[in-house]
Amino acid sequence: MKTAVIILPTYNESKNIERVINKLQEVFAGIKSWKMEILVVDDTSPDKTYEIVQKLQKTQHNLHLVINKQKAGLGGAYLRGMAEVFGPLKADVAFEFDADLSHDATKIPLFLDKIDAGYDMVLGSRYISGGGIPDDWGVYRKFLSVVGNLIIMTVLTDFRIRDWTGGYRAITKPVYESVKDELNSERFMGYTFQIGFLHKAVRKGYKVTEVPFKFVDRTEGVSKLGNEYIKNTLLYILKVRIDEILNNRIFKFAFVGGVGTLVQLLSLTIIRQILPDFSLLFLTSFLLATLLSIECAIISNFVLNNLWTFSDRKLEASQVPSKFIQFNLASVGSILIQLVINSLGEFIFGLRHLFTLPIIGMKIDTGLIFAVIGIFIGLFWNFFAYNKFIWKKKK
Ligand SMILES: Nc1nc2c(ncn2[C@@H]2O[C@H](COP(=O)(O)OP(=O)(O)O)[C@@H](O)[C@H]2O)c(=O)[nH]1
Ligand SMILES: [Mg+2]
Repeated sequence: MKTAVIILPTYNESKNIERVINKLQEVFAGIKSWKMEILVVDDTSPDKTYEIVQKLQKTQHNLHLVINKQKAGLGGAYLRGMAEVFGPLKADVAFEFDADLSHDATKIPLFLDKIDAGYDMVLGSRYISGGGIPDDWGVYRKFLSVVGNLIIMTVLTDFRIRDWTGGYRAITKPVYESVKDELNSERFMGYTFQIGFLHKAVRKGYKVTEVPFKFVDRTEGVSKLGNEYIKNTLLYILKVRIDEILNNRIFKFAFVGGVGTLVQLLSLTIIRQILPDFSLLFLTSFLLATLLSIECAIISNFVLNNLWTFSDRKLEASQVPSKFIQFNLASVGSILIQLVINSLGEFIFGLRHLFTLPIIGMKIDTGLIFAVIGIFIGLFWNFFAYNKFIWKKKK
C-alpha cells in the first residue's frame, strides 16, 4: 500500500494544531487504499505548538514531528518536511497543508484519486469551478489574489493552471526529487517557494491538475504573509520569464542573426575602404567586398551559434571544417531561396505599388512584400538546416 504524509508547517499555531490534526485523522478513517500519516514541521514556535504535538503523539502513532531550531520560512519548513517524508518516512506522496484550518481536509481523497489516475502533482484550487475565496475578504485582498494569479499566468504564459499561489497540494516523489536541488537556496525559503516549486514542476513536464476547494479564513492566530511576498513573487516570475526567453533557441538564433547583419554592414564598409578599385572580368572590387562581408557574417553566425544557440550540441574540433562548409552551403541555400521567391513575385505580379504608409510616407510595393516573405522563408530554412544537419541532436 502506498503512503501519503500530510505536512503541517507551523509557527504559533497552538490554538489550531489539535483541531487540524483531529480533523485529518477523521478524514483518514475513511481512506482505505492509502496509508495516511501526518508530519508537523515546527520552527520552535514561541507559543510551544510543538508541545501540543508531542502530547498527541502519545496516542497517535501516525503523527510525526520535526522541530527546527530556527524559523526557516514556509519554504524552509516544506523542504525540511519533504526530506523527511521521502527519506526516513519512505512515503510516495507529500501533502502541503496549512495548520490554520483554511484548507478543506475532506478533499484529500479527491487528491489521492488524481494521483492514482497518474497525475504527478495535484493542486487545491480556489479559482476553478467549485472552488472559492471567502466572501468577506476585503476588495483589496480579493483583487490581490485574483489579479496576482492572472499576472502570474500571463507572465509565465501558462493558463492551464488557475491557482498558482495556493498552499494545498499533493506532490509525488519524482517531482520532489527533480525540483528540490534548485529550490535549496535562500530565495525560496519564504512564500516564493510555492510558486517556484510549481513553476519548475510544470516546466519539467510533470502532469499537474487541480481539485477545487473553498478557502476558509483562519479564526485563530495570525497570518504570516507579508508585503514582501508580493514583491518577491513579482521579482521571481519576471526573472524566470526573462531567463526563459534569453535561453530560448529561437531567440538566440534571431539575436545571432542580428549580430551577423551588423558584422556584414561593418565589414562591408571597412573592406570597401581598404580594397583598391579594380575590375577583372565580372569580379569588381564592389562584388568582392560584398562577398567578403557576407563571409564575415557567416563566420560570426557560425561561431556564435556554435558557442551559444547550440551550446548544448557544440561541435567537436574535428567536425568544425566539414560543418563550416555545410554551414556555408546552408547560407547559399537561403540566398537562393530568396532569389527564387523574389523572382517569382516579379514574374507573377510585376513591381506594383500597393499602398503608402501613413506618417513616414514609405511606399510599399509587391517587391518589398516578396523580399520580406523571402527573408522569412530563408530564416526558416536556416533554422531547419542548423537543427537537422549542422547541430544535429546528439543521440
Ligand atoms: N514552520 C514554519 N511554518 C510557517 C512559517 N510561516 C508560516 N508557517 C505556517 O504555514 C502555514 C500558512 O501560513 P499562514 O500564515 O496561514 O499564511 P496564509 O494562509 O497564506 O495567510 C501555517 O500553518 C503557518 O503556521 C515558518 O516560517 N515556519
Ligand atoms: Mg493561513
